[in-house]
Amino acid sequence: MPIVLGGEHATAVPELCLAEAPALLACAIGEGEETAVELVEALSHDRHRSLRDVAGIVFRTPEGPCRTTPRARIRDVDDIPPPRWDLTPIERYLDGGFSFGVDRGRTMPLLATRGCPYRCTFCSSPQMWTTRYSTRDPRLVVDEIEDYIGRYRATSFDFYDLTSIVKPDWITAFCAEIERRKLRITWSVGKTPTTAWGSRSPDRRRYPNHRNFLAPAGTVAPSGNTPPLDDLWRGGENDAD
Ligand code: B12
Ligand code: SF4
Repeated sequence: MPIVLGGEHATAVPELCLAEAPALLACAIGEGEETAVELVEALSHDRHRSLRDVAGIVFRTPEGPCRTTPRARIRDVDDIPPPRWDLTPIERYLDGGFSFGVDRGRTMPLLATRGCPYRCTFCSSPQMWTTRYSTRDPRLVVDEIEDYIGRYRATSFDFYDLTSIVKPDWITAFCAEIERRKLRITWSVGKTPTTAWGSRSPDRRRYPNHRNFLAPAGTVAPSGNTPPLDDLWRGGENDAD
């Protein structure tokens, strides 16, 4: 059974992963949706594709690790199909009170964005996703929330994004959509609301009272601290779209 590793760590140090884990055949670098399909094509019995032709991997060869051409980022994140939770034992997680932070009832994970426009000194995100930051249509995110309320009786939502509320326009549109549909839910993000209104954000002046709309839309009080950005900042490409 060929074993392929993906994610941040595999992307940051694939050669190290291959050296430390002899059972590993390859590491997937960056985004995985298209790589996974092509890997299956290359590793299935008929093998109508070679591993060398799969973009975005580092694979083991007798001569040493071989890195293929980088895989381009998926440009339209709204085109990525929704997660097939029906293929997982999701009820066990919902019943077990599994969540990212505080247990607020039946909690479903969500992703509203991909990537991060920043480049903090300690973080491998730029290698993983580049600095291209893409957001989903907020209405589609709220559609997904409504779907989970209907299908799984979900009452709370955890955002698994790297940086979900960098763009004030996006988060205000999202909050407005929750209010418009009168959804009585809670949701939490992995960063503090001040991330979106950080000291370097020109949008801060446009939205001085972010708590006025975040709280009514159901966001849970942030658990982290405002990051000391000046110490960690390496600058951003600012290619958020
Ligand atoms: C949820 C989460 C957790 C949860 C995981 C719970 C769970 N069961 O889901 C918890 C809280 C446990 C956790 C813990 C930690 N986490 Co964490 N976590 C995340 C978070 C927010 C979301 C992960 C996720 O679902 N991403 C969304 C999916 C779509 O992305 P993905 O997993 O990268 O997968 C894509 C590709 O990588 C690829 N891919 C992945 N696997 C595979 C496999 C194959 C075969 C292929 C082809 C492709 C592929 O395809 C996917 C789609 O494109 C990420 C931030 C982020 N948004 O990624 C941080 C993140 C991964 N965590 C991070 C860290 C640092 C940690 C901890 C080390 C923190 C600590 N000090 O304890 C621990 C490590 C735990 C461990 N043992 O590994 C860092 C990793 C940084 C790095 N360079 O390694 C991240 C990136 C956050 C950050 N920027 O700081 N984490
Ligand atoms: S804000 Fe900094 S630490 Fe967080 S994902 Fe972006 S670069 Fe990494």
